[in-house]
Amino acid sequence: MKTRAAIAHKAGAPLSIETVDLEGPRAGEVLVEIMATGVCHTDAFTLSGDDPEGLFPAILGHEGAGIVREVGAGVTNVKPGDHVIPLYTPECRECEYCLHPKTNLCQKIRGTQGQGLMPDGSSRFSLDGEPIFHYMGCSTFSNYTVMPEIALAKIREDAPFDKVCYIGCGVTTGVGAVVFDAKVEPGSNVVVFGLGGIGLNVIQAARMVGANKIVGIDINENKKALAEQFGMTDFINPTKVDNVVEAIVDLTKGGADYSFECIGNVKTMRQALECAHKGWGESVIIGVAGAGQEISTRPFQLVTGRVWRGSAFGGARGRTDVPKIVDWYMDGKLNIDDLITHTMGLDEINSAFDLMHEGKSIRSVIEY
Ligand code: NAD
Ligand code: DAO
Ligand code: ZN
Ligand code: ZN
Repeated sequence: MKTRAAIAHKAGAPLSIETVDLEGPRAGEVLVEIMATGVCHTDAFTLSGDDPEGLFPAILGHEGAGIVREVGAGVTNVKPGDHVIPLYTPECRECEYCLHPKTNLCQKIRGTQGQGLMPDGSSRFSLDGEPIFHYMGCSTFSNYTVMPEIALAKIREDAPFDKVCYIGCGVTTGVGAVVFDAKVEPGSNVVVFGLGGIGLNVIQAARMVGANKIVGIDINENKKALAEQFGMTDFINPTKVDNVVEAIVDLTKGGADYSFECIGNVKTMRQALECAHKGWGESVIIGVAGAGQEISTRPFQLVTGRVWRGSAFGGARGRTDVPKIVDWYMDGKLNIDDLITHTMGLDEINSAFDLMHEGKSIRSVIEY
């Protein structure tokens, strides 16, 4: 079939909206009509050329929602008409990782997904007979895409695509880090570095689980009002205090029970670790630092009880947990609507990247 898609022909160039060829689903695969997709920093990172694993030409996008239109041989988990969210972290429920209680990093199709290919080692997308790479196993910047069935979360049919697409990455990453990975307890003092599309979801999840102080840290004062609306109780602009770690320790009377780094900066990762409470404070790295960067601290910070850990896709097991997060949104426990600051058609997708780089959007959503 033919489908409209935004193609990343090469690093650093704008996406090109074209009609591409899409082969139908093979065994274990599913054709999905993408109804809406968010535009995330990771798409921009890959498009910029800074992603050492970036492949071109590719169809980017990994934060979508859509409808199953056709299934390949042997598919049992979804059927045509089902509403789904594509998962860049799949859940096969049978690999060593899926069977381990401490991780969500299913490895069943990791090798081929990282090579921009379907699990059988080939691409379903092509243009003028030349293959185009898939991206993060999703390629939601195409109106139709082909996904492995283990990488689709079936969701309720009354959930609006233009909102729940954000659960495909940003919402789950922030909310899941609090709920599934850190398992923040009621009454905890939580510190959030970076009040963007991820940090605001950490904040609203901290409020949802009953955190006490929720301290936001950002160099951009304009982030304060929205963060307060989402549950932030205190704000610190690091450029306006002598020492941000000391300011946090003073404010929380000893340090954070949990801190979350949602920037991707190795300096703020160190601050997030060092503002954690002596004896028990846990610091969770969510931000993705540039290629080759390294974190550091004095080992005595860990000897004296602080814990440093990371979180990918919020620790969520996608097929199991994403439908729950959709329910939390539909039940009014999570606010997604106010984080979607811009919506546009596929033809305007390059302006979504501009808005992101200018710091003017929290999330832009493309509606097909
Ligand atoms: P964003 O740009 O919307 O937000 C970042 C915020 O950090 C901004 O508000 C900015 O003003 C602030 N900031 C920048 N430098 C700062 C500094 N030195 N001190 C304090 N504040 C500072 O980004 P986002 O969409 O929220 O993404 C955050 C990070 O999460 C990115 O690195 C992204 O790649 C990563 N991410 C991780 C996962 C995962 O599974 N671990 C998933 C998605 C995104
Ligand atoms: O299993 O080795 C692996 C890869 C897991 C990928 C997890 C993604 C982490 C965050 C990247 C940003 C996503 C938008
Ligand atoms: Zn993302
Ligand atoms: Zn698995």
